[in-house]
Amino acid sequence: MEKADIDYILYLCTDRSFMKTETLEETVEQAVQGGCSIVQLREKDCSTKEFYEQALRIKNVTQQYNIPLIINDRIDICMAVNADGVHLGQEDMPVAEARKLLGEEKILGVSAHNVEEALKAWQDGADYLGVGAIFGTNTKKNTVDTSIETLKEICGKVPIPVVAIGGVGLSNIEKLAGSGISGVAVVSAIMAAEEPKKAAEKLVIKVREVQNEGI
Ligand code: TZP
Ligand code: MG
Repeated sequence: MEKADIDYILYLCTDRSFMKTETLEETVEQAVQGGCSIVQLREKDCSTKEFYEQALRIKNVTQQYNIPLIINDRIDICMAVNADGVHLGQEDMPVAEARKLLGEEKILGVSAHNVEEALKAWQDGADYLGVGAIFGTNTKKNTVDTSIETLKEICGKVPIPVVAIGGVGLSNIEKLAGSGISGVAVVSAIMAAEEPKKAAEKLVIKVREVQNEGI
């Protein structure tokens, strides 16, 4: 898939601790069937071997639906399973180094909390930005909050796609109208849903509504 063709409308970050299905593959497949357009495998408590094997199983799903698979933090896992890209936080591998390791083909996403971090990530080679936490979240500890104002400013200053993350759900997506985002990234809104497919369907409809109102 060409980078320019990637749809960021509904970006799922996985977290197995929330899932209601037996396997992560099932939740991911249902989410993708519901309209989730890009998946990030986020594993915080497992061995490298488990991460690698999980990545292969998720790639099996995303490939079937022609959806990009992004690996959180781990450039080595991305290369080993030939995933589509990597997502890095501010405390992870410096973006310019990651770009050198990954080459130009792989997607490189970076978390940014303010305009300065956003500009630097873009200049260093990021393909997209995850900006947040926009709304309160209990999913990730020690998040830095980002205001909707800052989100807007970032969207106006960087020419790459921006997704809003952190506490995003059906009830607050409309607050993002006019911000300039390409989509929203969610963990619990899909991972914790009894019916991930339905949850994804509703979220996509909401994001599209908001985009039509002039994102
Ligand atoms: N990065 C910033 S907030 C967050 C991450 C990974 C967690 C978002 O989870 P949720 O459940 O969508 O609030
Ligand atoms: Mg990280």
